[in-house]
Amino acid sequence: MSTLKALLIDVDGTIADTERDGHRVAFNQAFTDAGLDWDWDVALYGQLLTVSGGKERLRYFIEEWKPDFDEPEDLDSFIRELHRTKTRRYLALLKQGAIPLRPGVKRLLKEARATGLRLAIVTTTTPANVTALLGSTLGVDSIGWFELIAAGDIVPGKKPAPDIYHYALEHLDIVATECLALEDSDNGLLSARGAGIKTLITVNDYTRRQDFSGAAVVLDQLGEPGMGFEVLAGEVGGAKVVDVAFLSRLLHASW
Ligand code: XBP
Ligand code: MG
Repeated sequence: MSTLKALLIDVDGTIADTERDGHRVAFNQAFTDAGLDWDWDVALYGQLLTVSGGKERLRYFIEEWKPDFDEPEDLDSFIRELHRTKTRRYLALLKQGAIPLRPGVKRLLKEARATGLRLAIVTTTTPANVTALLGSTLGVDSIGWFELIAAGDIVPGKKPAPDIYHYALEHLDIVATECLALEDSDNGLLSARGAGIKTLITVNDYTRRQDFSGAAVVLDQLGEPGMGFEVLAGEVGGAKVVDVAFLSRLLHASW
Protein backbone atom coordinates (compact mmCIF):
# COMPACT_ATOMS: atom_id res chain seq x y z
CA MET A 1 0.00 0.00 0.00
CA SER A 2 1.49 3.39 -0.94
CA THR A 3 1.95 6.05 1.72
CA LEU A 4 0.78 9.59 1.15
CA LYS A 5 3.75 11.48 -0.28
CA ALA A 6 2.29 14.64 -1.76
CA LEU A 7 -0.67 16.98 -1.77
CA LEU A 8 -1.59 18.53 -5.13
CA ILE A 9 -3.51 21.69 -4.45
CA ASP A 10 -5.70 23.81 -6.70
CA VAL A 11 -5.72 27.57 -6.15
CA ASP A 12 -8.85 29.37 -7.37
CA GLY A 13 -11.81 28.46 -5.20
CA THR A 14 -9.78 25.96 -3.15
CA ILE A 15 -7.18 27.89 -1.20
CA ALA A 16 -9.06 31.19 -1.56
CA ASP A 17 -12.37 32.42 -2.95
CA THR A 18 -10.67 34.29 -5.75
CA GLU A 19 -13.29 34.10 -8.47
CA ARG A 20 -16.19 36.38 -7.48
CA ASP A 21 -14.26 39.22 -5.83
CA GLY A 22 -10.94 38.78 -7.61
CA HIS A 23 -10.85 37.42 -11.15
CA ARG A 24 -14.40 38.60 -12.00
CA VAL A 25 -13.71 42.14 -10.82
CA ALA A 26 -10.37 42.21 -12.67
CA PHE A 27 -12.04 41.08 -15.92
CA ASN A 28 -14.60 43.90 -15.57
CA GLN A 29 -11.86 46.45 -14.91
CA ALA A 30 -10.02 45.24 -18.01
CA PHE A 31 -13.21 45.68 -20.07
CA THR A 32 -13.56 49.26 -18.85
CA ASP A 33 -9.86 49.92 -19.55
CA ALA A 34 -10.39 48.66 -23.12
CA GLY A 35 -13.50 50.81 -23.61
CA LEU A 36 -15.82 47.78 -23.73
CA ASP A 37 -19.26 47.95 -22.10
CA TRP A 38 -19.21 44.27 -21.06
CA ASP A 39 -20.12 43.54 -17.44
CA TRP A 40 -19.74 40.10 -15.90
CA ASP A 41 -22.11 40.13 -12.95
CA VAL A 42 -21.91 37.49 -10.21
CA ALA A 43 -24.51 35.21 -11.82
CA LEU A 44 -23.18 35.46 -15.38
CA TYR A 45 -19.64 34.78 -14.13
CA GLY A 46 -20.92 31.54 -12.57
CA GLN A 47 -22.00 30.41 -16.03
CA LEU A 48 -18.72 31.48 -17.62
CA LEU A 49 -16.77 29.48 -15.04
CA THR A 50 -17.73 26.32 -16.93
CA VAL A 51 -14.71 27.23 -19.06
CA SER A 52 -11.35 27.10 -17.22
CA GLY A 53 -8.63 29.60 -18.05
CA GLY A 54 -9.08 33.34 -18.40
CA LYS A 55 -8.15 33.58 -22.08
CA GLU A 56 -10.30 30.57 -22.92
CA ARG A 57 -13.19 32.11 -20.93
CA LEU A 58 -12.89 35.39 -22.84
CA ARG A 59 -13.01 33.54 -26.16
CA TYR A 60 -16.02 31.50 -25.05
CA PHE A 61 -17.82 34.70 -23.99
CA ILE A 62 -17.15 36.45 -27.29
CA GLU A 63 -18.15 33.43 -29.36
CA GLU A 64 -21.19 32.29 -27.38
CA TRP A 65 -22.53 35.42 -25.70
CA LYS A 66 -21.58 38.27 -28.06
CA PRO A 67 -22.59 37.11 -31.54
CA ASP A 68 -22.90 40.74 -32.67
CA PHE A 69 -19.45 41.79 -31.46
CA ASP A 70 -17.42 43.27 -34.28
CA GLU A 71 -14.42 40.96 -33.85
CA PRO A 72 -10.96 42.42 -34.48
CA GLU A 73 -9.05 40.80 -37.33
CA ASP A 74 -6.54 39.26 -34.93
CA LEU A 75 -8.81 37.86 -32.23
CA ASP A 76 -5.97 35.95 -30.56
CA SER A 77 -3.91 39.08 -29.89
CA PHE A 78 -7.02 40.99 -28.83
CA ILE A 79 -7.76 38.30 -26.21
CA ARG A 80 -4.12 38.09 -25.14
CA GLU A 81 -3.94 41.86 -24.60
CA LEU A 82 -7.26 42.01 -22.74
CA HIS A 83 -6.08 39.15 -20.54
CA ARG A 84 -2.75 40.88 -19.86
CA THR A 85 -4.68 43.89 -18.56
CA LYS A 86 -6.91 41.60 -16.51
CA THR A 87 -3.84 39.97 -14.91
CA ARG A 88 -2.42 43.41 -14.08
CA ARG A 89 -5.71 44.38 -12.46
CA TYR A 90 -5.95 41.09 -10.55
CA LEU A 91 -2.42 41.49 -9.18
CA ALA A 92 -3.29 45.02 -8.07
CA LEU A 93 -6.36 43.69 -6.22
CA LEU A 94 -4.22 41.10 -4.45
CA LYS A 95 -1.75 43.81 -3.48
CA GLN A 96 -4.59 45.59 -1.69
CA GLY A 97 -4.95 42.36 0.33
CA ALA A 98 -8.45 41.84 -1.02
CA ILE A 99 -8.61 38.03 -0.87
CA PRO A 100 -8.05 35.95 2.27
CA LEU A 101 -7.30 32.21 2.48
CA ARG A 102 -10.19 29.83 3.11
CA PRO A 103 -10.54 28.30 6.60
CA GLY A 104 -8.07 25.55 7.40
CA VAL A 105 -5.72 26.20 4.48
CA LYS A 106 -2.88 27.79 6.44
CA ARG A 107 -3.21 25.21 9.23
CA LEU A 108 -3.07 22.28 6.79
CA LEU A 109 -0.13 23.68 4.80
CA LYS A 110 1.87 24.26 7.99
CA GLU A 111 1.15 20.76 9.25
CA ALA A 112 2.03 19.26 5.86
CA ARG A 113 5.39 21.02 5.95
CA ALA A 114 6.07 19.98 9.52
CA THR A 115 5.33 16.32 8.68
CA GLY A 116 7.34 16.24 5.45
CA LEU A 117 4.37 15.91 3.11
CA ARG A 118 5.38 17.29 -0.28
CA LEU A 119 3.32 20.18 -1.66
CA ALA A 120 2.52 21.20 -5.21
CA ILE A 121 0.21 23.77 -6.77
CA VAL A 122 -1.83 22.54 -9.74
CA THR A 123 -3.88 25.29 -11.33
CA THR A 124 -5.03 26.74 -14.64
CA THR A 125 -4.46 30.32 -13.52
CA THR A 126 -1.49 32.48 -14.58
CA PRO A 127 1.71 31.72 -12.56
CA ALA A 128 2.12 35.36 -11.39
CA ASN A 129 -1.36 35.16 -9.83
CA VAL A 130 -0.32 32.18 -7.72
CA THR A 131 2.86 33.73 -6.35
CA ALA A 132 1.04 37.00 -5.64
CA LEU A 133 -1.78 35.22 -3.78
CA LEU A 134 0.65 33.12 -1.72
CA GLY A 135 2.79 36.18 -1.02
CA SER A 136 -0.15 38.36 0.05
CA THR A 137 -1.68 35.73 2.33
CA LEU A 138 1.20 33.62 3.71
CA GLY A 139 4.22 35.81 3.03
CA VAL A 140 6.72 35.61 0.17
CA ASP A 141 8.66 32.76 1.79
CA SER A 142 5.61 30.52 1.39
CA ILE A 143 6.27 30.23 -2.35
CA GLY A 144 9.21 28.02 -1.39
CA TRP A 145 6.91 25.68 0.55
CA PHE A 146 5.79 24.28 -2.80
CA GLU A 147 8.11 21.96 -4.63
CA LEU A 148 6.25 22.63 -7.85
CA ILE A 149 3.95 25.35 -9.11
CA ALA A 150 2.22 23.88 -12.16
CA ALA A 151 0.17 26.73 -13.61
CA GLY A 152 -1.29 28.40 -16.67
CA ASP A 153 -0.27 27.59 -20.21
CA ILE A 154 2.48 25.03 -19.46
CA VAL A 155 0.26 22.24 -20.77
CA PRO A 156 -1.92 22.26 -23.90
CA GLY A 157 -5.23 21.30 -22.27
CA LYS A 158 -6.60 23.15 -19.24
CA LYS A 159 -8.89 21.51 -16.67
CA PRO A 160 -11.05 19.38 -17.09
CA ALA A 161 -8.25 17.87 -19.23
CA PRO A 162 -5.90 15.83 -17.00
CA ASP A 163 -2.76 17.37 -18.59
CA ILE A 164 -1.78 19.58 -15.64
CA TYR A 165 -2.07 16.69 -13.15
CA HIS A 166 -0.05 14.40 -15.44
CA TYR A 167 2.55 17.17 -15.62
CA ALA A 168 2.65 17.44 -11.81
CA LEU A 169 3.00 13.67 -11.30
CA GLU A 170 5.81 13.54 -13.80
CA HIS A 171 7.69 16.48 -12.29
CA LEU A 172 7.27 15.24 -8.72
CA ASP A 173 8.27 11.76 -9.90
CA ILE A 174 5.40 10.08 -8.06
CA VAL A 175 2.48 7.91 -9.12
CA ALA A 176 -1.19 8.78 -8.73
CA THR A 177 -1.71 6.44 -5.76
CA GLU A 178 0.93 8.31 -3.72
CA CYS A 179 -0.90 11.62 -3.63
CA LEU A 180 -4.23 13.36 -3.16
CA ALA A 181 -5.71 16.34 -4.98
CA LEU A 182 -7.57 19.18 -3.26
CA GLU A 183 -10.09 20.81 -5.59
CA ASP A 184 -13.27 22.90 -5.50
CA SER A 185 -14.91 22.33 -8.88
CA ASP A 186 -16.23 19.69 -11.26
CA ASN A 187 -13.59 20.68 -13.83
CA GLY A 188 -10.86 20.27 -11.21
CA LEU A 189 -12.25 16.89 -10.13
CA LEU A 190 -12.43 15.62 -13.72
CA SER A 191 -8.86 16.76 -14.31
CA ALA A 192 -7.45 15.05 -11.21
CA ARG A 193 -9.55 11.89 -11.67
CA GLY A 194 -8.47 11.80 -15.31
CA ALA A 195 -4.93 11.40 -14.02
CA GLY A 196 -6.12 8.71 -11.58
CA ILE A 197 -5.73 10.84 -8.44
CA LYS A 198 -8.08 10.53 -5.47
CA THR A 199 -9.67 13.92 -4.85
CA LEU A 200 -11.05 15.81 -1.87
CA ILE A 201 -13.50 18.60 -2.72
CA THR A 202 -14.22 21.70 -0.67
CA VAL A 203 -17.12 23.49 -2.37
CA ASN A 204 -17.77 27.21 -2.60
CA ASP A 205 -20.82 29.23 -3.61
CA TYR A 206 -20.07 28.82 -7.33
CA THR A 207 -19.48 25.05 -7.19
CA ARG A 208 -21.82 23.78 -4.44
CA ARG A 209 -24.38 22.31 -6.86
CA GLN A 210 -21.94 20.74 -9.33
CA ASP A 211 -21.65 17.00 -9.93
CA PHE A 212 -18.91 15.56 -7.74
CA SER A 213 -19.40 11.88 -8.53
CA GLY A 214 -16.07 10.16 -8.19
CA ALA A 215 -14.76 12.45 -5.43
CA ALA A 216 -13.33 10.72 -2.34
CA VAL A 217 -15.24 13.16 -0.15
CA VAL A 218 -17.08 16.47 -0.58
CA LEU A 219 -16.88 19.01 2.26
CA ASP A 220 -17.92 22.63 2.73
CA GLN A 221 -14.40 23.57 3.94
CA LEU A 222 -11.21 22.09 5.43
CA GLY A 223 -12.32 23.14 8.89
CA GLU A 224 -10.55 24.56 11.92
CA PRO A 225 -10.48 23.30 15.51
CA GLY A 226 -13.82 24.43 16.96
CA MET A 227 -15.31 24.89 13.48
CA GLY A 228 -15.44 21.44 11.89
CA PHE A 229 -16.34 20.82 8.27
CA GLU A 230 -19.78 19.80 7.04
CA VAL A 231 -19.83 16.57 5.03
CA LEU A 232 -21.77 16.95 1.77
CA ALA A 233 -20.92 13.52 0.34
CA GLY A 234 -18.74 10.58 1.35
CA GLU A 235 -17.46 9.17 4.63
CA VAL A 236 -14.99 10.80 7.01
CA GLY A 237 -14.61 8.18 9.77
CA GLY A 238 -15.47 10.63 12.55
CA ALA A 239 -12.99 13.36 11.51
CA LYS A 240 -13.92 17.00 12.12
CA VAL A 241 -11.13 18.82 10.28
CA VAL A 242 -8.92 17.93 7.32
CA ASP A 243 -5.45 17.27 8.68
CA VAL A 244 -2.55 15.08 7.57
CA ALA A 245 -3.78 12.06 9.56
CA PHE A 246 -7.20 12.33 7.92
CA LEU A 247 -5.69 12.66 4.43
CA SER A 248 -3.45 9.63 5.00
CA ARG A 249 -6.49 7.57 5.97
CA LEU A 250 -8.49 8.95 3.05
CA LEU A 251 -5.88 7.74 0.56
CA HIS A 252 -6.63 4.12 1.50
CA ALA A 253 -10.14 4.40 2.89
CA SER A 254 -12.96 2.37 1.51
CA TRP A 255 -15.43 4.38 3.62
C1 XBP B 1 -9.24 28.60 -12.38
C2 XBP B 1 -9.52 29.28 -13.64
C3 XBP B 1 -8.81 30.51 -13.98
C4 XBP B 1 -9.17 31.74 -13.22
C5 XBP B 1 -8.57 32.92 -13.92
O1 XBP B 1 -9.62 27.22 -12.48
O2 XBP B 1 -10.32 28.82 -14.42
O3 XBP B 1 -9.11 30.78 -15.30
O4 XBP B 1 -10.57 31.89 -13.22
O5 XBP B 1 -7.21 32.80 -14.11
P1 XBP B 1 -9.02 26.12 -11.50
P2 XBP B 1 -6.50 33.31 -15.45
O6 XBP B 1 -9.29 26.57 -10.10
O7 XBP B 1 -9.83 24.89 -11.82
O8 XBP B 1 -7.56 25.94 -11.80
O9 XBP B 1 -7.27 34.49 -15.96
O10 XBP B 1 -5.10 33.66 -15.02
O11 XBP B 1 -6.54 32.17 -16.45
MG1 MG C 1 -10.52 25.74 -8.63
